Amino acid sequence: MTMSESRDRVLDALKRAGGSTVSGEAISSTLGISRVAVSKHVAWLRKAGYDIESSRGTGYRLLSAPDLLTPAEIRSRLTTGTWLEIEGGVPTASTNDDAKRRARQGARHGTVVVAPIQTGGRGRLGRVWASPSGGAYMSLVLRPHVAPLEASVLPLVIAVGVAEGLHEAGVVVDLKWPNDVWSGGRKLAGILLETATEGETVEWVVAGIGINVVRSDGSPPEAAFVDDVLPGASVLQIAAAVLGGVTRVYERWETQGFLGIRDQFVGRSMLEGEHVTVRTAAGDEVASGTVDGVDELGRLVLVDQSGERRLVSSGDVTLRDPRASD
Ligand code: BT5
Repeated sequence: MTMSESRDRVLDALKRAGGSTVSGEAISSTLGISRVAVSKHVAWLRKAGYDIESSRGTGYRLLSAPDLLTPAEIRSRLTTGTWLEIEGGVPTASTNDDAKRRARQGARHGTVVVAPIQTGGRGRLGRVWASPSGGAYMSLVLRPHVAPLEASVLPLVIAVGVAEGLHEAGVVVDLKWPNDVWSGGRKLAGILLETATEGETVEWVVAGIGINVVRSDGSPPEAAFVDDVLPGASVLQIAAAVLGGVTRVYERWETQGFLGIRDQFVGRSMLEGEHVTVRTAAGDEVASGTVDGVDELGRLVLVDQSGERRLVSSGDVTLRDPRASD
């Protein structure tokens, strides 16, 4: 048993006591570790923000737990997606970079890296993802058994999963193709997929998810926050709900394919029936028209003025000013 495993078990023993006092002796004999080790773990947990009362002779009592995005806390809240292996839990540059490194080293399908803060959070196309405390930053290593073309729907699958998880937690969101998550007309969460292919197979996909939960210094003022809709929201609870949603929807995609998810995506899409313009990162217009769902490969379907259908596989979408005449 590693140090962190034995610490997790001490914490577990305190939680299982449900607010009553549990003796150091009982913890040490159940876990097969020394009394000194138990008290060292308790000291570490206190430093990490757990409020643990100790009374000589009787033992320890857990009074409150901090809102910390640690693997053990997330694991204990997961009801689905128990195949996930959660790692990290400390500030890092980018959980996507960490997950990619692990994927290259052979990390198994379902490995997740979580962090409470990122110092180099990334968006798509080299953009920055502001990642101060108060957010949930997570990256999943996935190893889908499909050809690269079929994997092109994954950004939408993950977006539906994030939306389902948030919905379950009490936050209703809109999706903006391909994988932005909005609430009340502002961006609440972003998703960044990075894929490695080998010939006709997908070696791994890293799906990074960043969610704004509670405002803090460094939060982008124009963004949406879960806390705006659910005052007092916990980062931990939101992270666990989102991982639950993502794994459920991912499993549905594995068994039913994208057709089992497409209606949900379109049903939540803030672009459906709207007149939009799609541009490259450099700002050049790729297409414009009225949105009519997505096709079986997850491409945005646009109908232009002459009724011609166009399929768009990448780009940034903006809603056309309805007052603009053209
Ligand atoms: C995204 O990019 O929306 C994908 C963001 C993915 C972040 C996760 S966090 C875990 C994992 N590790 C990483 O390093 N990344 C992933 P994009 O569509 O390019 O949107 C980026 C744009 O959103 C920026 O140019 C800003 O305008 C805006 N933005 C930046 N930070 C934001 C935030 N915290 N909330 C809302 N909008 C933000």
